[in-house]
Amino acid sequence: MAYDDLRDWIKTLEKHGELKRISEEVSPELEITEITDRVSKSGGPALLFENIKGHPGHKVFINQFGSERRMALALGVERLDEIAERIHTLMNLKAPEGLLDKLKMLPQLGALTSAFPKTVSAKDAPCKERIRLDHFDLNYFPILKCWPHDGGRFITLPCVVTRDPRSGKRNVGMYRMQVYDGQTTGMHWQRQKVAAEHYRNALRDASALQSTESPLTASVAAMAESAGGAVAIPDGPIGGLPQVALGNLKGSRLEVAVAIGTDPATTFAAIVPAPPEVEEYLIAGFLRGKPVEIVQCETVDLQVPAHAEIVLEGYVELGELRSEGPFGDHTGFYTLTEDYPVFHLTCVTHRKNPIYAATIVGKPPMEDAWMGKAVERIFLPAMRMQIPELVDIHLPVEAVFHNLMLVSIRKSYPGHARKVMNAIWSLGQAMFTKVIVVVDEDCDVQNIAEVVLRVANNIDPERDIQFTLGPVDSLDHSSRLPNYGSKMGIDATRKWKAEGFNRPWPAMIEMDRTTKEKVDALWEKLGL
Ligand SMILES: Cc1cc2nc3c(=O)[nH]c(=O)nc-3n(C[C@H](O)[C@H](O)[C@H](O)COP(=O)(O)O)c2cc1C
Ligand SMILES: [Mn+2]
Repeated sequence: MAYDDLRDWIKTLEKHGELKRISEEVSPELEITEITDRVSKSGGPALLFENIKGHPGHKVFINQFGSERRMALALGVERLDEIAERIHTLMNLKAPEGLLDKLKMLPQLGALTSAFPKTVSAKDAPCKERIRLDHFDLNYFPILKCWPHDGGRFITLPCVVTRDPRSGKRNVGMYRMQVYDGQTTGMHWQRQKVAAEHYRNALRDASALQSTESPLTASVAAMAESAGGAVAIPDGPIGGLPQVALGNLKGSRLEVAVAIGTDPATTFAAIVPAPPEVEEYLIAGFLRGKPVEIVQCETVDLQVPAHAEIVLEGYVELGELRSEGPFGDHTGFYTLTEDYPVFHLTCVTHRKNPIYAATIVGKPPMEDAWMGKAVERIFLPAMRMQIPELVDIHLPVEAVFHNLMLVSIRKSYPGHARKVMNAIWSLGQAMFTKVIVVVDEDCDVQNIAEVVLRVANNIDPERDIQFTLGPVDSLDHSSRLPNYGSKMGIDATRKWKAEGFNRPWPAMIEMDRTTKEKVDALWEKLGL
């Protein structure tokens, strides 16, 4: 099921009784947060605020993914596991052995063709209904101030499009944007994210280009060269160049386009932790079963979803950084200020009467809990490609996802649980997992009580806990250093002789089948 655009999606939500329109006047500063927070904590509907203080005629759409049912509806399935099954089938494609086999493959090949985005002309792109080139003021839109100590208003649901200056590959990632003034915002791509690498590549290219002109940047370029031109650029505020060299890069830019208010599959694709090689438009097309229609921007060489409500075009100037935050984050704490690149607006295009799409993050569970749940379900088959012994995973919402991953495995050799921990710590954004708990396959990791029972009973802490060091999430406020700290794995599997465990391991208590069936038959009569 593919929604044409945000409006089609809103209509569907309304038809399913999953949307509430709010005509009472509310402020985009804090009030929308408080209302949405209460609604998301009680499993309530998506909200369309139609009377925004200071923004007559504007609408704010929020909490669109805020329940398991809406998340599934957004991706056009009954259960999120259906998508995992589709991906699984696709990954298991075998070369066909006859005509019948070939015919059976057609739907899967169809799913692949529909993944490729389709370029449409500006006249077929609703996002171009209004084109505003001159000194447009971002404050025209009802952008939210989310929490009391936030540094300002933040665009919270932006699909940020960039292109790798080296490979030419596009990326769409969701990175929040703090509004500094009418024409500039922060660009909060964390250093391990794909757009941050595009930015670093632009820096590498620019400093290499300028190396003949400036002795300072020449030394930086030389450092990069000495490591095969790869990553020997010393640490800077975004894992980029040292501050001294940055001044010489004035005028060099990385183009950026931002789509706000896209169809739900496209919005969701922007948060999926896919490998950098996989473009999000492909993921969205695959999820919707229909190509994403994209259109060329007016002032930058990038393409955005043609049906977006709002498109911001512009650039970040290489080397320019500005303090970003604080921001009440999805950890339940404020993220403190840190330097990030600055986005400069060159053009805004939007639909007539644009609907401003937003989300609120804060103490879980909030809307992003369900987005995270969908990522967990959809990514399991992809993780199994790397770690085939994985039975199931669970990232409890209360632990804010990457802080805790419960994993069940088919244990087959000594040390297997530790192998799995290390594999997870090396897998894309799963590197951020602070605590991994590994249990045997007969433990249902979706059942937290069962996991706690196993962990508490099965571990000899000194023996079964493994610490390691490595990159941690930029939002972690407790690590010894920003972005770098320790992680812990707990091996709560049954211990084997081959692992040096020489005592007998007791069986878990379970009633036998015959007795259970007998009691089942008796149950009504017992009147219990
Ligand atoms: C509501 C929401 C806000 C997010 N904000 C940020 C952010 O400000 N910075 C960031 O680096 N990641 C943020 N993320 C996570 C990224 O979107 C996610 O890591 C995504 O996979 C990044 O895309 P990439 O792999 O193409 O870089 C956010 C996710 C959600 C759901
Ligand atoms: Mn990406």
